[in-house]
Amino acid sequence: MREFSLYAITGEAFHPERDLLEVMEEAILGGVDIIQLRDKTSSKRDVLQKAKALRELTKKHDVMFIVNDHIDVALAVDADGIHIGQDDLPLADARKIMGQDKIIGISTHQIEEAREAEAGGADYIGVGPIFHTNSKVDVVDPVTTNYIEQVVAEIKIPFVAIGGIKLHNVQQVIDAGATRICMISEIVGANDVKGVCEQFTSILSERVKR
Ligand code: 3NM
Repeated sequence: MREFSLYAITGEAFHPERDLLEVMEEAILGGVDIIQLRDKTSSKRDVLQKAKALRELTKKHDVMFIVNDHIDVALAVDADGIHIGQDDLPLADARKIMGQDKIIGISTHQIEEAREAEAGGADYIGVGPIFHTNSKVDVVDPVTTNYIEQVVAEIKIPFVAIGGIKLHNVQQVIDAGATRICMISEIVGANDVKGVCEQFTSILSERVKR
């Protein structure tokens, strides 16, 4: 998959007054290089409509587009890939459906899951939740930055740190070895979405220079 460092997931509950596309476009203009549509409540039809619109937007700006969970929607809109959780379709089956050229990302919460995802051919893994998060129901307890250190030491495929990451604590995540970060609320819930993304972009690029 193409390189990326700032990953934004949709979270419409965090911007009830604002349009999804407008918010995600601001995030892209601020430097987000991969977007995931995550919608656990809408009907399949509504998810499909949002996916179509986000596919167009991400094409226009040449950023990657991932659909959470809905593999049929991902294929229908020609998304770049899907993101699955530990309880979703197993990786091997998802790969059969998606084919070799599409991206498959998997959420992991412990090193055994990371090993399994890597061995199974995942393109990237989510590593989290690093800190407490209110954005996901039934989430496991924070895995802390210790889990990042374990992944850095052992896992070769790209990983993205997620869960409760904010401007005020991102340095801890970077210091633990993460070069890619993923957020919902800190980005889409911001008053100045573009400005927040620019700050993260600049923090991440400083790190790369060092
Ligand atoms: N997955 P926020 S944590 C969608 O640990 C998601 O796998 C997680 O939202 C995981 O940036 C999470 O608002 C929520 O904390 C991330």
